[in-house]
Amino acid sequence: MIENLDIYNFKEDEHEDDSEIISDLKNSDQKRINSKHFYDKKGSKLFDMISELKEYYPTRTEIEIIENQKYSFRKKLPSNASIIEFGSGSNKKIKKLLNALNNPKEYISIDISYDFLIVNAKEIAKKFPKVNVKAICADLYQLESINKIINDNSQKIGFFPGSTIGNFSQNDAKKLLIGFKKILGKNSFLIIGVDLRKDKKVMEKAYNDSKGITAKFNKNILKVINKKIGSKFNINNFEHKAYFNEKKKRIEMHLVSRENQNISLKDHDLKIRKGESIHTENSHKYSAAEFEKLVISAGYKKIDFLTDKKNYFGVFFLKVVDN
Ligand code: AVJ
Repeated sequence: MIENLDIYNFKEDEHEDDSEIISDLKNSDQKRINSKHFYDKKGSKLFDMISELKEYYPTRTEIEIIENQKYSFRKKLPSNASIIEFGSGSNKKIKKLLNALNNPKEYISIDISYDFLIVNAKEIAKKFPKVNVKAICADLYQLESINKIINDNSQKIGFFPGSTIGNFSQNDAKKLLIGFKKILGKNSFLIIGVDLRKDKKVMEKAYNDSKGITAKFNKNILKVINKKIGSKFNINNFEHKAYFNEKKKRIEMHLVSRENQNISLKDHDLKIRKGESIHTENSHKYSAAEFEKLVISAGYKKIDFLTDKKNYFGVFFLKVVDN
């Protein structure tokens, strides 16, 4: 028992997603798997390993930006606030933020990977005994359930690091940001990290590392799906592919079939041709100006834009526009 930790689980019925998974796989335009399925225990571990790779610049760059700007965070953000982190992943960034703030009162961590969420929340609760920690296992779309456990009186600071926003299309990103405002309420702040567009070679290397960890991460999604719906994907029959789609300004990850295959999806069959791919992730890369336009259209105003020397990564410091 940890005194200052509460745990909530809103994860949907295990099989609720199954028909969606199957229709996505059978999509006649492009077979796909939603990237939220990456993050089982193994996938979250692999992503942690990715974030330590020399080629994968976003995590380390964002941490460096937060570290360098901690005094400005302390000065500009309210004391006794409630910090709500959307899609937490690793603990490194929130520790820096909590250390930077004056008397943070509450830390609410929302993540879809239950095991990781709990391990991380426990660590924070122990390290910051004066902070009330709430761990919520939920999809970011489940804003209504999340809203029920968030109380209205405290001033909120939303924290959405890691460029997770890049996994959404511009349209969905806007909807998500509008949804966040409902949780954050009036007079609140949002600190959001976004990967900036840069030399294509640098971006493509970050998703094609020399140790092959990203390839493992990508293929692991098939194991997650096998476990979830009882399908029979053999990961050895697929190749990892990641490239920058110039037109759509995003890194796309695919799993390319090495041969013609007929895969059992339990009650269905899936035909996949040699060379055909399953699309597993989009990671949109923005210019600072494009991203600013997006957040303004979602009802925020920019207080500050922080970046690194090379302009690789951006941290936007936003305030909800009250009306
Ligand atoms: C954690 C979703 C931001 O898109 O860069 C890393 C996930 N995928 N390598 C990203 C990821 C491949 C990552 N996000």
